[in-house]
Amino acid sequence: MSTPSTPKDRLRLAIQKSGRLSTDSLDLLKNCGIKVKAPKEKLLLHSENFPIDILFVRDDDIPRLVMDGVCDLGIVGTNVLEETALERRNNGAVNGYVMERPLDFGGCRLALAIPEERPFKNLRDLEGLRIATSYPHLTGRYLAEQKITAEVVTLSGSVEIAPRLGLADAICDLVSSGSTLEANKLRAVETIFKSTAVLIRNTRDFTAEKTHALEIMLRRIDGVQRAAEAKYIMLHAPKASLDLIKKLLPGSENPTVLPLAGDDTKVALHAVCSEAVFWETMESLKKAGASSILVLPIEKMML
Ligand code: PRT
Ligand code: ZN
Repeated sequence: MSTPSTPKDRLRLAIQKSGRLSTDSLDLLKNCGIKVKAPKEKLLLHSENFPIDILFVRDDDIPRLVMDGVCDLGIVGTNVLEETALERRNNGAVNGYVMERPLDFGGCRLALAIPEERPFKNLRDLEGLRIATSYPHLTGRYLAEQKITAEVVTLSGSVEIAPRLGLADAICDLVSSGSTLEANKLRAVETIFKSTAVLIRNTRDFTAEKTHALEIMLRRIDGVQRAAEAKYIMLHAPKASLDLIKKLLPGSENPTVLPLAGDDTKVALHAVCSEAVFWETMESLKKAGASSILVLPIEKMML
């Protein structure tokens, strides 16, 4: 699409400059056909083929930049988003944002964890403890909901070493694989928040140009995310077991059935499966009589 040069007609998107969400955020833009050079020293980069400018910042700043209207859009984890929203609510600030799309990266959970050797029967065992976290508002809200009185100690990083240093009895931190907890002889006892990266926008009115650009971008994001899981499957099926085979295909609608040259007993079946196709599915298809099963990735998809 054409790229208007007036800044008011160009979307401004904040993404993490360097960290766990950076590569996935840039890859998403790339897969949406939005060309942006990788950030070097520059804070703001203009896409050369789409009316969007990208601001590279720390992830903690992204919710504020969007809520305050400095940026139209932002890609951030819901952990940071919700923490900022709670903090701002406590301070009486307005939390203007709309969650446009959940994104399929940045998944993790915020979990309460205690030293491995500490006995734990239920949440009541957290009563009166000192809990170190970088998410005091999410942690505080959870403890209040559970009617647990505990002291929340706010740390900006390295939360996992707090119990060893005697700074806290427990922690509340992000976990993905669990290896950081394990390495620090901690065990998760409760997940208090599940997080994923999301695309948010502010609540202000966009110009017609920006609205149009956002619509196109969202449609492309939907296409990219749909295609990421989806697979194109091709196989040969005995006519007699066609119905059974169709039922085994995960999330597929109306497959194409084609005659097979030189074989009246079989047909070729082509289908788009909206869900992942696992080896188990292929083995079930084979058992049902399917042969020459091919599973192909789909690059883009528009329904
Ligand atoms: O510099 P900047 O402020 O931008 O970055 P940052 O250091 O604050 O954030 P960064 O890059 O570490 O994480 C950015 C976002 O990625 C987070 O806000 C989450 O939304 C998401 N995310 C997903 C994670 C994790 N997984 C994750 N595992 N963020 C942090 N971790 C840390 C966690 O804090 C712990 O130290 O990884 C460790 C645990 O990982 P496992 O795999 O050992 O369990
Ligand atoms: Zn951060």
